[in-house]
Amino acid sequence: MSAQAIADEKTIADEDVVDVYGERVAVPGLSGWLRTVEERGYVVIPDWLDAERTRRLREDLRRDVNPVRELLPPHRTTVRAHNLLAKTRCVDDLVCDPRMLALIQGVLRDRVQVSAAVLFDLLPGAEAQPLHQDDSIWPIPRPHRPFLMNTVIAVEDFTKANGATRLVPYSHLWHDQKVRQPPAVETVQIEMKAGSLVGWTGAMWHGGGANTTQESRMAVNLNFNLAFLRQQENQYIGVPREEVAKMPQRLQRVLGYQGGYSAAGPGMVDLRDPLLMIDKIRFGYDVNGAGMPKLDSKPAGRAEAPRRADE
Ligand SMILES: O=C(O)CCC(=O)C(=O)O
Ligand SMILES: [Fe+2]
Repeated sequence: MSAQAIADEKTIADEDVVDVYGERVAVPGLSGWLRTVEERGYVVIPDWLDAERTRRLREDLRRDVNPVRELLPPHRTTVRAHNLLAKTRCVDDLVCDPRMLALIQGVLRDRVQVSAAVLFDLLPGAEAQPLHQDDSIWPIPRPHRPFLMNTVIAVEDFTKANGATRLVPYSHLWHDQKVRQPPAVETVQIEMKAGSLVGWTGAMWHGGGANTTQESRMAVNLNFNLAFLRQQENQYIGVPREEVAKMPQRLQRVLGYQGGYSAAGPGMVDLRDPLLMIDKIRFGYDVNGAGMPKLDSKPAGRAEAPRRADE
């Protein structure tokens, strides 16, 4: 049944039917998640992925991705792979999942893009991470509107013993208040089954826990920010354009190939839709004039070529 049909049948609340990149989608539970995030800064959603999808994800990540020891503290026994969208296609559907985009858009209340896509693996013996705010890497004075929303999808069970993420509930509203290390504040540890998702706003204090078990704690971390900001990972350089050219349009958009609300908005190229520059790879027009697509051209999608100004 289509999203609209579900909504029409009133099996789902109107506020749970939203527009995601031009498509109406029904996301049961959405409004509840958004209220929870607004109030306490985070939400945990069990069974985000079913057991089969989770098993495949784990297998595909192990096959495609070669995580390395992280360069940031704590240096030992946590391995990571940044720039995941260049390394594997197995998280594309997670990034473009309408439920994910509805959640992120709902929290940030605007156009969004992927900021970072990272594999985390806490190996046995991993030390706890200091509590921190992920939005502090953008030098924007506080208080500010939420501009970053983080998600972690557990690929393996998260337990207190294996280093489940620690969060400081309500701390997204503390603004300039700093947390002293070691933390003098109460944290909750997000124990969740593989396939579950935890999402929190960028201003929230949090950190990975310590892994005292003999098992790994693998997770996919997908962070999104407002589309007019710079992304944490430089996706334009990080993901080869030839690879971007092959992607479905929604993924290209989420990756950052989108303009603003007007032709001159941030992200445009020559007052044109930036995806036309990706089409350039495929259709080879001259960016300095001859054959440039008309100002209001639409990107080609996967089928037709853009209209040219000289046609
Ligand atoms: O591993 C985790 O649970 C959280 C990691 C984290 O917050 C970070 O690396 O910024
Ligand atoms: Fe973090």
